[in-house]
Amino acid sequence: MSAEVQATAIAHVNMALVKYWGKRDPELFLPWTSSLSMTLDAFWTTTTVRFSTEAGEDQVKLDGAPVAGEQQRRVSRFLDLVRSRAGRTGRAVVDSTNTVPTGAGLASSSSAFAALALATSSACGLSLDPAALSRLARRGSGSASRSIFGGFALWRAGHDDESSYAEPVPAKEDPQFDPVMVVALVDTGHKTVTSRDAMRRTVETSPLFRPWADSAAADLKEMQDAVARGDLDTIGEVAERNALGMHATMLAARPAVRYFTPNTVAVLDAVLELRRAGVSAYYTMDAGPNVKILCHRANADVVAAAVDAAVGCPTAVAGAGPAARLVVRP
Ligand code: 2P0
Repeated sequence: MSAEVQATAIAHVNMALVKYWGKRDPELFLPWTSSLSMTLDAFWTTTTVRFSTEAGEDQVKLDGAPVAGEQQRRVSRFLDLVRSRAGRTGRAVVDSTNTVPTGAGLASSSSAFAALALATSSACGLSLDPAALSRLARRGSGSASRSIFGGFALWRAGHDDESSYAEPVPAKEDPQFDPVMVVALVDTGHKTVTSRDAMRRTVETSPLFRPWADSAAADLKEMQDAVARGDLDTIGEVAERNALGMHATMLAARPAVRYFTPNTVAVLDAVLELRRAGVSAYYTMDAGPNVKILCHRANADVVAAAVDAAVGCPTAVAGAGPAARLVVRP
C-alpha cells in the first residue's frame, strides 16, 4: 500500500450580496448574521493536498512560494481538524494556486478554504455531503462555507457547529437573467488590516454594529426573493445598501477601519452616473478598495468602459460560477 495519498480540488471565489461581518463565536466561526453570495466563474483556487505517513511539519505553498508564520499555522490548524476526524497522522504538503490576488478584498480565502476542505477531506478518505463540507470549510474561513456551492448560496448563521452551513439558493432560470460582476481592480495590493481583525474590532467597538446586524435579516429575505424572481434591480439595491451599512459599521469602529480609497469612491460615483443614464448597475465592496459592479451581462462592456474612464484601472467580468469539485481523486 502506498504511504502517500493525495487529492486536488478546485473551488471558485464567491462575492457576498448580503455580507458576513462579525463572529458570534470566533473559535467555531459562527457568524452574527446569515449571508448570501454569488459564486464567480472567473476566479478560483486549485489546491493539491498530499498526506504522507511521516511525522513532521506541514508544508504549504501558495502560488509557488512557501508560506510561513501565521498563514502556515492557519492551514496546519485546519489540517489538524481533518486529521483528527479521519484518525490520520503524518504531515501534509499543500500546493495552492489562485487566479485572484490574495489578501486584496477579492475573497481569495473563500475559494482557498473551500478547495482545501474538499481536497483534504477526500485525501483523508472522508466522504462528506455538501452541507458537511460547507461546515468544514467554514472552520477555515467563514466565507468559504459558501464557495462549496455554485450560483447563489446562503450561509445560515445557525447557533452551533452543526447548524451553521451554506446551501444553494434557487435562482430564476431564464436566459434574460444573466447577472455578472464587473470587478474594478482599483488596487490589488495586500490590505493593511485583515478582515478577521477588522471584523473583531467592529464587533467589539462599533456602536453601529448591532443595528446593522439587526437589519441583515430583512436584507436577506428581500435578496432571496429577488434572486428567485431574477430581479436584478432589487438584488442590486439590497446589495448596495447592505455593503454600505457594513462599511459604516467599520467606519464607526474604534479606531476606524476604512478600506475604500479616493479611487474606490470615484468608481462608486461612476456607477451612480450609469444609473442616472438608465443602466442597471449596482456596487458592492468587501474588505478592500476594489469594487464589484453587478449588472446584466449585456451591459458589462458599458460598465467596464465607465470604470476605465473614471479611474483607468483594469476590470474583469465574472458570471455565476460552478460548485467546488475534485479534479484528481485519491
Ligand atoms: C463576506 N467578507 O461575506 C464578507 C464581506 C469580507 C466582507 O467574508 O475570519 O476571510 O476567515 O471567517 O471569510 C471576509 O472574511 O473571514 C469576508 P474569516 P473571511 O464575504
